[in-house]
Amino acid sequence: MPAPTVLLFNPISTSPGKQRLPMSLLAIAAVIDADYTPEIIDGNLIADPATHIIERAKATNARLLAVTAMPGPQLRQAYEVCQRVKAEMPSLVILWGGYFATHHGQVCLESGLVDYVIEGQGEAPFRKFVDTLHHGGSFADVPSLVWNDSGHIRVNPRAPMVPLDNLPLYPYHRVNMADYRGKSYLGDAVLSHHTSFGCPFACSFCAVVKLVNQRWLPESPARVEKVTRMMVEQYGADGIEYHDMDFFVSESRVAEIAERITPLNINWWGLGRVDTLSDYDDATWQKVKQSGCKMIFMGAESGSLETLKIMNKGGSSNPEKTLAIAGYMKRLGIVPEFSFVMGNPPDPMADIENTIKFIRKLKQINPTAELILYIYTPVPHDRSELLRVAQELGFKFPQTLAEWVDPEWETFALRRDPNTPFFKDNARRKIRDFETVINAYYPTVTDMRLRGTMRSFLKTLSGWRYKLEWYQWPYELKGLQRLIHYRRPETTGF
Ligand code: B12
Ligand code: SF4
Repeated sequence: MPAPTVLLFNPISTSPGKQRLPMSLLAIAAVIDADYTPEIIDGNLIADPATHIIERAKATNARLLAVTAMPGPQLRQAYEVCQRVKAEMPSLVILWGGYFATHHGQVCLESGLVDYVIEGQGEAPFRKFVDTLHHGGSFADVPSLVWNDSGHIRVNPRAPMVPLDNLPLYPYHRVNMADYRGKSYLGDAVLSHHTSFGCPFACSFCAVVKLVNQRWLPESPARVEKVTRMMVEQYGADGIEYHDMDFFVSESRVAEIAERITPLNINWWGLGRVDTLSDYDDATWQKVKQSGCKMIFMGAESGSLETLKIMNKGGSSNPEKTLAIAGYMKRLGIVPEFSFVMGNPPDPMADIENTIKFIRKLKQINPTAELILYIYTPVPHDRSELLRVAQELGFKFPQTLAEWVDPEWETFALRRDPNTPFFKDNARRKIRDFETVINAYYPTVTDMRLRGTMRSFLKTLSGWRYKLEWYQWPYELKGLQRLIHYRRPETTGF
């Protein structure tokens, strides 16, 4: 008998050509690959995934469609596709997992479209679920499962987390790797990998917390080298994005990874915390630099120590460290990418003004520093002071899946224009106008299309505004942006 087919669906998450490896699905496919036939369908690559899923389910007699979803455009396609699939094939079981489903499992089940949800780390519960569905057993025994037990929605206890080295490598043969090799600042053939899962911190605005509950599971340096080598030698990569939530937690691990991947001659990028990286030894930094690290993304979040405290940023975070690391990285020649969470309650406007002042200082220290400006958008989080204040001010999450895919909530999920009760139009405009001016005054170094003369032109044109701190109505700069489409970091996708 052929191994049963399991369909896995990654809804569209970015614009054509920018798609990343569907790692969420590769991770869960890995644990069934030996005994089932996982078939990955990527909404980033095909125009009509619903029709494709229905055809493939009929052709293979698949019994299960497993879907991953982040809130935002990805959730909308997940919803629309599941609506069509459910209408046409009510017997095909639909299981959701990933960020959105973990945060809003009950809402998913109540929609009538989603039959089951798996919360948190997916691999072990997914294997148990697939076996139960195909070979029998009780869903009460599937850990981390949210399910409808004769009219009652039950949430089974979470599965213990599995160390990554105990899990099989991703089954890359289940996708066409060439579809996921993209061009970027890192190279002409950039692939991605996740070398750890989770994060030990619990920042008040962060979606990761409910997924992993402050656990961090690293791959060993040997395994990171093995996967990176495979990406380079087998799949032709010249650059790697390490998409971990927190790649840099362990200095000794990073130092060893750097030593191991240096001979591979790649460029790479990773995410880390300012305070962790501030404690790194010069010798480790040298190894990191030598191994091809071109950029590091860090959550600076705010220029105010008070706000960092409300954010529960934890560790030894403080704005002075952000300034110091920006200077250090300038000397080292690694581009820092700083994200900020602006417009925090209770006084979003004061918060924005403080952060703008701080960003000006930061850019003075390191003009190459990239900026990603997000607006605070609440996520479910049991211990979040920010969420508590937001709720006091009238914020409520949508109660149905249909509401979640409404354009208003889709924009909310993109963290650029949330329609929260405490965030007003003038605050939104202030951030956007400032962003337009600063991105023209300091055009990003990662834009390969922007030549020297155009850079100087942008700087001259925006200079008076920047110097006078007059950001309002920057129509001439917006017009130019439309004309020459220069890259602005906030529009790159995550
Ligand atoms: C790569 C990535 C992207 C890629 C696309 C990925 C894709 N699937 O196509 C790009 C760059 C396009 C992208 C875009 C965006 N992203 Co994004 N992205 C990530 C990132 C860095 C890695 C995700 C990943 O692959 N992880 C590796 C896998 C192995 O882990 P995992 O996804 O958690 O999967 C495990 C479990 O969750 C579970 N699981 C997941 N899916 C499923 C499905 C089933 C059926 C089961 C059983 C289990 C399961 O099992 C897996 C194995 O344990 C995460 C942060 C992070 N490090 O996780 C952010 C993240 C998911 N993105 C986020 C956001 C906000 C966005 C954007 C909205 C950008 C923005 N403005 O901020 C956009 C819009 C996307 C959209 N909605 O359409 C947020 C989500 C926040 C939230 N509230 O949920 C995250 C958490 C970043 C953050 N720290 O805030 N993103
Ligand atoms: S350190 Fe980063 S990934 Fe970890 S909880 Fe804070 S914001 Fe989230």
